[in-house]
Amino acid sequence: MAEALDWGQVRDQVIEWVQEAGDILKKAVNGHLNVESKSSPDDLVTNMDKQTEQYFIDKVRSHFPGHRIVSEEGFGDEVQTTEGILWFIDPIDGTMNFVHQKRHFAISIGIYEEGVGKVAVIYDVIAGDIYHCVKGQGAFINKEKMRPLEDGELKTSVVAINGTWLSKNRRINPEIVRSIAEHTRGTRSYGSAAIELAYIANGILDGYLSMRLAPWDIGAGLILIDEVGGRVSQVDGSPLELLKQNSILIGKKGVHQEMLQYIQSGIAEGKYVEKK
Ligand code: 2AM
Ligand code: CA
Ligand code: CA
Ligand code: CA
Repeated sequence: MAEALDWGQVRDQVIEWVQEAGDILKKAVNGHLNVESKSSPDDLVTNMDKQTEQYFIDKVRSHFPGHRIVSEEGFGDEVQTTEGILWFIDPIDGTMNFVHQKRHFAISIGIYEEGVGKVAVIYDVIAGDIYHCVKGQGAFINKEKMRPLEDGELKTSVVAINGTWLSKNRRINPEIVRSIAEHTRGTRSYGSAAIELAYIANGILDGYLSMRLAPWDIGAGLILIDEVGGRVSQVDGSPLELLKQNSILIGKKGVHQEMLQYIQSGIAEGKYVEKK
């Protein structure tokens, strides 16, 4: 059997790497970017997404041979099972923000052993904030420990909602989203799932709804949220599947529960919700 890893050391190593890669992204963000579309005109990829992914893959392959990688831009492995050690790497989460806003993008890295989250690092590059944890040792923003999430209620909550519910590609009846939104204190949409999940963990957002996210979008964030006791499911309340696309409903206990009730009422009234 392989020697047990010191997850604290792995976390520190990953933090060094994201800082190094982040420095390059900070310089690149204001220069010329080579931007292409993938599945649709709003699904962007840049030379820096690819270069940054390649950077991390080279690091993982040389330092941790035998670990497998699930990553967005195609340089990782074909992974069908959660056996062994898996890295979920999103080199730039929020590529549209990277291209247009020049901020609110993140590097997201989550590491799982036999399907259990062990290490998470999310680097909000322009803000300079690193959200990180080792399972069982508490979650941190930079050097500051996050508090366990308290219970909450929707009427005093700020909830992030992925903006596609307003687009023609929406996967949920907008009436359902409106029924949630009008019972909140306010809604937000930041355009980076990794940052939105980090904000939930840090307690500065109370709930989050997104209709379709990939494993590399949520791999790290789910570990952080688990560490502080947030509630996580797909939008219909069913459990997430780590290696698949998922819809995502996350929040403080009561907030998650109330959002789920509005969705379930909508479904009972025949309004559509695509599960993933
Ligand atoms: P990305 O920037 O790494 O692609 C944007 O609302 C959020 O949804 C980002 O976290 C983005 O990640 C993610 N996302 C997932 N699938 C997407 C897609 N097909 N097109 C655009 N953004 C997507
Ligand atoms: Ca993308
Ligand atoms: Ca992403
Ligand atoms: Ca990405």
